[in-house]
Amino acid sequence: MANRFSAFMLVVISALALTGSSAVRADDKKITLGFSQIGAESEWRTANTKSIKEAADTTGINLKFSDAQQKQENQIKAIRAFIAQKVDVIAFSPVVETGWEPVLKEAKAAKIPVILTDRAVSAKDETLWVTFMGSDFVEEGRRAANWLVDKTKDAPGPVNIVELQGTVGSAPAIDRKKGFEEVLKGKDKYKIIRSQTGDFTRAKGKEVMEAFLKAEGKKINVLFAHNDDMAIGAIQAIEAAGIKPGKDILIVSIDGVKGAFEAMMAGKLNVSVECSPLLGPQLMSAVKDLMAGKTLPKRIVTKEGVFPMETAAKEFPNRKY
Ligand code: GZL
Repeated sequence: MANRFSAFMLVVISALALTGSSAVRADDKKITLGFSQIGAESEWRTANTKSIKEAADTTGINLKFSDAQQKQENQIKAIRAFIAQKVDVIAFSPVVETGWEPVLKEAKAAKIPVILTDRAVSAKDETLWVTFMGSDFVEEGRRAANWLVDKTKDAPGPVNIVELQGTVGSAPAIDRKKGFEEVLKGKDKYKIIRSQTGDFTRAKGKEVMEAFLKAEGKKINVLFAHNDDMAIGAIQAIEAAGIKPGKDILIVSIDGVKGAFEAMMAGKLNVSVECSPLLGPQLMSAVKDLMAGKTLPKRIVTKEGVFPMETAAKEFPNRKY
């Protein structure tokens, strides 16, 4: 009898868990989150937006979502609008590191907590945000360089590298470059012979790679791209120049999006360092904890791996973005 009762309770509990509890405030009103997204510049960003919208839906949080088309002034406008609408929490992915203090001070004065997701803000007053959740971009840069050093350890050198940087002034562009150069410091055979922003987009990545090829041609041994979208654009330019990507030019990239796995399975991209965009569930859980009066850690780091070409086919079916 007891077994049948506990089995019944298990069904009831799991049914309740599946319905998901609507996220409500102390006064029983739905929690409202204002989220300012950078834009839709890459596969990574699209997957990040999808994760945030789905998680808000699942948790019953009322989401006010704004797309800034990669412009800081649009993000500042959106945050001001959220303050005027008296949302419960504001979250955003800052397109660049600086220039946020004035609007964050307005949010603080309005007693609206702010959560940073994906990218960091550089400001003296760190009380302007409650927590920053996202990847360790310096570590991603280190992982990219460590893979390259291991791959080319027997190459006599020089190993000439061209670099497609992310958005100028953004945390991922600054920190990925920092981590990559930290590992190569003192290893004299590695030379970064060209470095320019491709703004995290395929189109710009292709355009800048065309310029690199025109200027340096067959001297280029390696492309380090700060994200997969720029690498995929660059692959188009490399092939148009009659050069074999992944073979004549080794390509090291970051994000681990589907397009990167397809390029690796086609033998055109050598490795992608994972940078997970699936921050939605973590963000909504942080919002609910905040509204329940819990204290959040100042920094929440996402756990990530490295996917070389050789493992791409096996890993591809497991990919969620
Ligand atoms: C990294 C994220 C970067 C991705 C790019 O967390 O901010 O922005 O690497 C995206 O693909 O555009």
